[in-house]
Amino acid sequence: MSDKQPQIPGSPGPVPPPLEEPTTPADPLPPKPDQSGPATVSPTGQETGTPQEKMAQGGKFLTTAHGARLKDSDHSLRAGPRGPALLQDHHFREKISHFDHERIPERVVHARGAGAHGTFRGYGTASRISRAGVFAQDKETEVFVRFSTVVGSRGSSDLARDTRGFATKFYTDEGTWDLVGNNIPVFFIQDALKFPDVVHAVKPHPDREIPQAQSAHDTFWDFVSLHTEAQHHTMWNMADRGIPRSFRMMEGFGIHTFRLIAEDGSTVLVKFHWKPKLGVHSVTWEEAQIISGADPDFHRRDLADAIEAGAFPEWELGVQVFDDTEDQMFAGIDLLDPTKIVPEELVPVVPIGLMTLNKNTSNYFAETEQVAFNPNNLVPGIDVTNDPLLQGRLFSYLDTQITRLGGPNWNQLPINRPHAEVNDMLRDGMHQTAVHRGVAPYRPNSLDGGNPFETPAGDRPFIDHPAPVPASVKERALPASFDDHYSQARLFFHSLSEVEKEHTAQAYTFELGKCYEQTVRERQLQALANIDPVLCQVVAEGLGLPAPKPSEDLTEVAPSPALSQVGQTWPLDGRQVGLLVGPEVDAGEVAAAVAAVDAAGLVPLVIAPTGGEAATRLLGKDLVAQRTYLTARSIEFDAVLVASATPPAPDAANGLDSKVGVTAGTGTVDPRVELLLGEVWRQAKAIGSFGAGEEVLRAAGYLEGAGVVNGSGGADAVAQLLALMPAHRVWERFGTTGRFATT
Ligand code: HDE
Repeated sequence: MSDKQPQIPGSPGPVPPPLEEPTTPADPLPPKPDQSGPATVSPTGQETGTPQEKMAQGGKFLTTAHGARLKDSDHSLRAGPRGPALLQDHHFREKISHFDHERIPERVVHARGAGAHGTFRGYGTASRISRAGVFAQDKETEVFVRFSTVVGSRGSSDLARDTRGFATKFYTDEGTWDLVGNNIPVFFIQDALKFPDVVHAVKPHPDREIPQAQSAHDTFWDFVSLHTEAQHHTMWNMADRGIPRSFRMMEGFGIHTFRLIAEDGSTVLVKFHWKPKLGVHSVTWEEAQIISGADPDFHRRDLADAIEAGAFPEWELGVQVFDDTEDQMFAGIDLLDPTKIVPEELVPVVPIGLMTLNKNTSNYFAETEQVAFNPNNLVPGIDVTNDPLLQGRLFSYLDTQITRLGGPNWNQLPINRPHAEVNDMLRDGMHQTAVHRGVAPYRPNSLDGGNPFETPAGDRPFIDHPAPVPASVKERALPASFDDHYSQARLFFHSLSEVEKEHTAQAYTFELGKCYEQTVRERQLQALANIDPVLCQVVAEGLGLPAPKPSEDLTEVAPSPALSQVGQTWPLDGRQVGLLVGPEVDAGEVAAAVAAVDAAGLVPLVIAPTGGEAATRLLGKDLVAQRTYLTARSIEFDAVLVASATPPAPDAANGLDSKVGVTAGTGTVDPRVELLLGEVWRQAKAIGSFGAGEEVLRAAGYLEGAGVVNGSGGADAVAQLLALMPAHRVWERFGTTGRFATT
């Protein structure tokens, strides 16, 4: 690739591979500059000083697992070239047996994830309310983050309509702190005992194992329409939050209320929020569906590409702070109820630190798959509350890792190792990798000199906060304050813009339309009637069913503008701009457009009729075509610029497969270009042109539309596009029906 054109993320190795298979023995290649492995601490959290490469396999030659060099790994040992295989083939048995056991059980939930390394820097603003060192001013702490979908299996699509996990491991020098949150601030259930129920309901039907990674099926809607505390969370899923544009553009929430403890022992209650620097953005449902076929790794790729390109994603961690009162309520909202938010307009989110993700993993399995989060991982100054959902999680995560990671020593896997010294007296077990010394792993002892000792108060031990437990009776019950299941779903819906309300109504109609049982639909319509009668009416019409009347009084709610994604502008780091070129393109103007996109911190992707040498003949040696008419799809572009005429390429009429022949074409525009522009138009993304590109937009019928610009040249057209993009979409292009204009 030319060094004039910005490097495009996604190259698979640190150096371009030779055409011929290499034959001269050489050491393994280094990782790429954007990659890192876990810190090289010992299984007991002590600095080893080992260079990262010494954690990986080394040497020039292929060996057995015990290090004997091998001559041949292509042929099994057999009794002659045509004879049977021999049991004594140690290499065959070792290689195949290891392969047979390469998979570990996937996570029961959150199986599909993507991870990255980074740092957290405290602002010092939380030091007044928490003694945790991680919050101290300018204190830098290494972190590992794993984003995930909840429902699908490990190989499912990134763009399922679903909640996203947002789990952060802070390797603090006072022990590991795991903030295991989601991108939605409320949860389906109030009591952990219901977790298997909601998960069994949303997972594929157990008879046919259909559908994969979706909530659009009977069992999910059966459950949430019966167990109506799930309605608030469900509303967020049906809104655009359920289909994020990028992990980099998601908020994160701790959901539960936590307790922070200051140096002087005083306490406050807090809710944690991650605020993305790039704002909160979503794709459209059409995009989500195309992505699930065209690029199911969309979010994973986006995260890795952004980090590789140096567009490091950032989030501010913030807290809403509440007095630690006896009733643990705020303005009538029960802080222990995980189905409720406290609107930011009532209690602002105070920023307490900045997280930057700056390294990709060097091995998915060792890092993203083996990372094990655990809400029990708390550090001095951060404690839990009695939220009944959180209380159950404190059991579950420890329990699940034992099965998933094959025993009790999962903390010793490199990615899970604390960066603080460990001296825990836990011994033995499967996969013990620490080599313990001494004879007395018990307390009290004298044989090991009394070690390990309990930590005196002055040496910063973790002390479970002695929170009073109100006099009570032993019973299976939740507080009466947990009974309101609808008002906050209503608050959320009323906080959305008109376009977002339309999307939400469509999502409900789509999902319920995929249910077979009419009773399930009718029951969910009743829940919607109790949330918002107009929403209920619109969805009922879409389903062809009568809209029920509310069965409960509708409470007045004050909308929270912070919950809408529309109406602000945001930075564009790492956004992708497609530059469509045809055979008569002015390469100089394309180069100017590419340079302008790159200079603004976005990723330019040139889309030519074909790649390779033919593209070089069009574009000159300083530009390459990263996409072709055949490989490009609307979903990977945040904006598209047409740089020339795009007449049908020679392969435009080949076969009926893929996008060729989908549309008849106007005769002057390649049908794949026409399809691309049509999708980009419907997805309300900015479109631009210069030169003969204008004719392409005219022929396709978009020239006069909202969010379409025409420049005098490449740089000017890019400048105009960049002015449109910070709003994320050309919102006015989405048709609204007026039905939600006054709700
Ligand atoms: Fe989880 N959850 N969860 N969860 N959860 C798991 O732990 C569980 C809940 C969340 O990237 C499991 O290691 C119960 C709320 C994330 O590795 C399991 C309950 C929130 C991840 C488990 C909840 C979450 C998990 C599966 C009800 C947001 C992925 C594998 C009380 C605050 C972490 C694993 C990763 C994973 C149990 C509810 C977030 C089975 C019992 C609420 C982000 O232990």
